[in-house]
Amino acid sequence: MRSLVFLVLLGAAFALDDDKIVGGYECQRHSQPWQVSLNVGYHFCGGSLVNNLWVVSAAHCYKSRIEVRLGEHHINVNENTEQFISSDRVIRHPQYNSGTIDNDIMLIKLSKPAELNAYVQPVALPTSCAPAGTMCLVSGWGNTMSSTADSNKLQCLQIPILSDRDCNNSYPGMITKSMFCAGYLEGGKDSCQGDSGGPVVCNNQLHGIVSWGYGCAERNRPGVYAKVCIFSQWLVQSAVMRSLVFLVLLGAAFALDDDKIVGGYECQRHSQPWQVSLNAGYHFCGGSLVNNLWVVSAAHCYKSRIEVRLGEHHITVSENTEQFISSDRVIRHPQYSSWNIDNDIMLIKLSKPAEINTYVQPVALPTSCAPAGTMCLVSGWGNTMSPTADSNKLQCLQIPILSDRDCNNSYPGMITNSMFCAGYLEGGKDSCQGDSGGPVVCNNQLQGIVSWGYGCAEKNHPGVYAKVCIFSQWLADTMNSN
Ligand SMILES: [Ca+2]
Ligand SMILES: [Ca+2]
Repeated sequence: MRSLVFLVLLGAAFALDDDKIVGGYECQRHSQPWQVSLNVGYHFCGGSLVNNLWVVSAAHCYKSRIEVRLGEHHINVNENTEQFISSDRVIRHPQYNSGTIDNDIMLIKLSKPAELNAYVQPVALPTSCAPAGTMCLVSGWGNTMSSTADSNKLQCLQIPILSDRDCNNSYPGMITKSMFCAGYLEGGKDSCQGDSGGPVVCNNQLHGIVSWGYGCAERNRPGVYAKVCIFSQWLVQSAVMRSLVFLVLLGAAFALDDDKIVGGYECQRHSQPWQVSLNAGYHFCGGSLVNNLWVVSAAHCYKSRIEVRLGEHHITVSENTEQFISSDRVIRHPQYSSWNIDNDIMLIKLSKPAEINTYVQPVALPTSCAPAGTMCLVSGWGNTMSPTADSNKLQCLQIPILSDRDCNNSYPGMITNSMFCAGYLEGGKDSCQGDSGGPVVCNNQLQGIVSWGYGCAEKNHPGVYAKVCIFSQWLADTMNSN
């Protein structure tokens, strides 16, 4: 394994027999628009774009700085479809083992978003693991062992996923839970892996990453691939949460692209009198007053002590309508998961009752769940991506609740029962979430809490919200017993 993988690492520069697509064919140009070439002055590994900022590859392809080349077909010729983007950071799986090649997966964050077009498109992450027998397509610029096929042009190959039994028999004692085999046991043709780090796509989902194997096209030596489906949580934690939620936490103080109301408008003053700003010396999250003692927000906004600011419109100007009340206690949902952002709800008890008046009013909790298509209003002080809109003034945006199907398709494998999507799939406008923790109000009831999402106003990446209606019992019990 070591002799193979470390040689594979060197990639095309050394043109070894071990890293080839054999018996394949030149892919139709740009038919695999998620395929990227990792370059350090030469092509050395493949990878897969999974959204406009992140590429998945193999951990054994690690280098601290990588140029990611997207929109490629012929890697030695300029085709006017390429985007070359340097890495911002490269994250190997923390349990990657270079001895056993276990957990051979790595994330590369791009230094700027890729422009998505006909040549550059992300591939979906798997919603479940694919069974043996599933046909997949592996692609790469690994050499071809053929004097006629040109490995500077992207090569494609159809391969079936093999059973765990066949895989273990091929490599006794070497296959871990993070690996699967694919290819043809008879050898001789079509049984070789592509470039290390490159994609194995089955039913339009990224199921494998080219990892290792003995030789090439040898009998009983199929290719071994990293099993992407078991890494969903790690991918989410690393790619979604780190880039989005942990930055979102910092809120308006840092003015990041990830936490904005786009295409909205300045709310009519005090038209959302339940909206609060959570402050820790600066505004960092939104929340909703649900009675004179309790505020609902997102669990990922947790801090042990919070100043709740009610009656706000312009958060940096005194308007004589504000009440600033410190928290008495802050209670996250006990099943909140920072891994997949499940159950992202939190209660804040005020240290004294809010004075209810024209500017400060509670919002009703939901009496039932709202169906897809319901129009709602999301509000917050998240930035606006607009040079004219002032995000110090409360921003409002109308958004429809999306179907579970559209939501799951937008974020395969990542949507739990405690989440829903709302916004516009076409992207580009009106599809961005407001402040984390802030309200989504539909028919005068608090149905959602701003939770997470990829980027902002991006096509097919609507905002994801905590589904308040499923927490009615927890909310009632917690408020009664505290
Ligand atoms: Ca090219
Ligand atoms: Ca104010």
